[in-house]
Order: sequence, then C-alpha cells, then structure tokens
Amino acid sequence: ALAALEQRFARTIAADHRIEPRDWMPDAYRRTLIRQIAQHAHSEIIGMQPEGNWISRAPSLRRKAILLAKVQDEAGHGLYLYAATETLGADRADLTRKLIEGRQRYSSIFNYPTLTFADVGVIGWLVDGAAICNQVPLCRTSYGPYARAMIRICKEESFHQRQGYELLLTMMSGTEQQRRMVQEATDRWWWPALMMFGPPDADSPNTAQSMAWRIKRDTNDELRQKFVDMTVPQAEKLGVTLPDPELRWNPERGHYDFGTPDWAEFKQVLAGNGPCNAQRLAHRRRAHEDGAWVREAASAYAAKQAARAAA
Ligand code: FAQ
Repeated sequence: ALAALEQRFARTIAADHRIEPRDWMPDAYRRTLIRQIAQHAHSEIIGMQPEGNWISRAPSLRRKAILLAKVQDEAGHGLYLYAATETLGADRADLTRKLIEGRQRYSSIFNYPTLTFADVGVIGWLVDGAAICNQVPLCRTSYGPYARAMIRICKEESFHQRQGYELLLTMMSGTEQQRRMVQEATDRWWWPALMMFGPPDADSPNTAQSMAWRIKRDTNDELRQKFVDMTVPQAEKLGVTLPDPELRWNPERGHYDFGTPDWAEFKQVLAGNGPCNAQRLAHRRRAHEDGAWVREAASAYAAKQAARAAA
C-alpha cells in the first residue's frame, strides 16, 4: 500500500501537478515544507521591525502612510504563511515558541540595522527585489497552498519594491546629502541582500532534494545571478554604485560576473551573532509576552461562546 502511495506522489510531482493537504506525502517532504514555510513566515514577522523603526520618523505624512501600509502587508504575509503550515499539521503557537526560543530561523537580512531613512528605500529596492526574485518561482512550487499564497504575496512585494525605488529616485533628485545617504545605504545592504538567496549551491544541504521534489524551482546560485542581472541596470538608472569592484558584464556568459559575498559573516549571522539578532528576538519575545492577555481573553470568549452554543 505504501509503495502505491509513493508512486502516486512521484507521478504527481513528475506531471508538475500540485500536492494538496489531503494527499499522502513523504514525512521528509512535509518536514521540509514546514521548515521552509515557517522560516519564511518568521521572516515576514521579524522583517516588520527594521522598517517599523522609521514609521514614527517618516519625513512626511505621505511617506508615513505608505510605510505603515507596507509593514501591515508584511504582518498579513506572515499570517498567511503560518496558515499554510497549518495545512501540513503544524501549530502556529508552537512555531512562534520555536522562533522566540531561537530554535527556528528567519532570514539573515533582518539582522542588520536601519540607520537612516534611505534604508527604507533600499530595503524596498534590494530586499523586496531579492524576495520577489526568490518567490516568483515559488508560485510554481509543488505544494498547492504554498504556491497559491505566493501569488498574492508576490503581487504585494512588487508594489513594495516599486515604492522603495520611487523613494530612492526622489532622494537622488534631492540634495547632495540625500544622494550620499542613498549611496551609503546601498553600500551597507548590497552584500547582505545577496546572502538572502542562501549558501552557494555546493554548500547548500537542502537544494538537491528540494529541487527533486519541486519545492524549489531554481538553485540558490541561479537566483542570485538573476537578481544581480536585473539589479545592475536599476542601479545605473538610479545613479548609485554597487560596492563590488569585480562586477562587470560578461558577454560570453551573457550575465554579470560578481564578487563573492563574505560567507563567514553569513555563518556568523545564522549562528545568532549578527548586529541585531539579539535585539530582534528580544523585541519579538516582548511583543509575544505583552500579547498574552489578548490570547487569554480570546480563548475565554471562544470557550464561553462554545458553551452557550452547546446549552
Ligand atoms: N537566512 O540548504 P539551504 C521576506 C538556512 S523575504 C537565514 O540552501 P534552503 C520579505 C536554511 O534555512 C525573506 N537562514 O536551505 C520581506 C538552512 O537551514 P537548516 C524570506 C538561511 O531552505 C521583505 C541552511 O541555511 N524568504 O521576508 C538563509 O534549501 C522586506 C542551509 O541552506 C524566504 O524564506 C538566509 N538567508 O534554501 C519582509 C523564501 N539561507 O534549517 C519584510 C523561501 C539559508 O537546514 C521586509 N525560502 N538559510 O538549518 C527559500 O527559498 C529557501 O528556504 C532559501 C534557503 C533559499 C532561503
């Protein structure tokens, strides 16, 4: 019986059809999805902090309204993704516990500080740009609920990317000091943005199996290259320099060559030693503790309603 189930799963994947929650799936496939989707959800929630830092200091009412909406969208993405993990049998409260106990990951990128308002623009341009590059192929991932969640999330991420680029275009047509702020923020975010795609393929333990299961549709290095190729012309149009002396067009490959990210730094950030890891987790933990009374009240209310319905 197990062999028949395994065969049907393999046929569904080979035909490029979707696996749905009610379908049989290998335990390791389920575990990999829960790991990746939970990490993605945690990233959206922790990712609210660096930009949230600027909501109260946005330079105009218009910029404040835009930033509030963007950070709210990220909360929505997080909840949407937690709901996708629940279709796999995970429990959101349990995932949150694992996050605040440091037992599950979130993206390395959110462990860097936002020092000036230009960072808000650069996060939209580079961080959301990298997120889109990684997530558009995930609209075709083999697990149905994750693929469908990605369609909506990508639409909102494109909007985020454009607001960041528009903010930077505005700053670049401003004063010399504003142009310097944009360049300085680009210098700080460029390499961490390249690290968002994960370790090089040769050091990526999960890629081969995830590609075979069609959870991932491209490797880490393929997506990193795609991101560099699409971003270089945007940097030129903006008038900023990307901080990589090795960056140049390679006509034979038809791609840009680029330098090597500092993978030792990446490992340090993953080990919890990035500039803001402790601060991000402490903030998330505090928010969770401060919200305990809301969860208690909601549970008490739900129990009361259920008792009333039963009476
Ligand atoms: N940071 O074998 P691989 C956003 C871990 S966008 C931290 O290559 P995999 C939007 C990896 O988990 C950001 N950890 O792993 C936004 C694994 O750990 P484990 C979120 C990383 O899974 C914008 C180990 O290293 N997007 O939030 C990172 O096949 C602006 C070995 O790596 C997603 O999560 C990293 N950068 O490939 C929000 C996209 N890279 O558990 C607010 C979905 C790797 O084995 C503001 N995820 N690791 O110990 C993916 O596509 C994949 O999970 C990868 C990693 C590509 C990230």
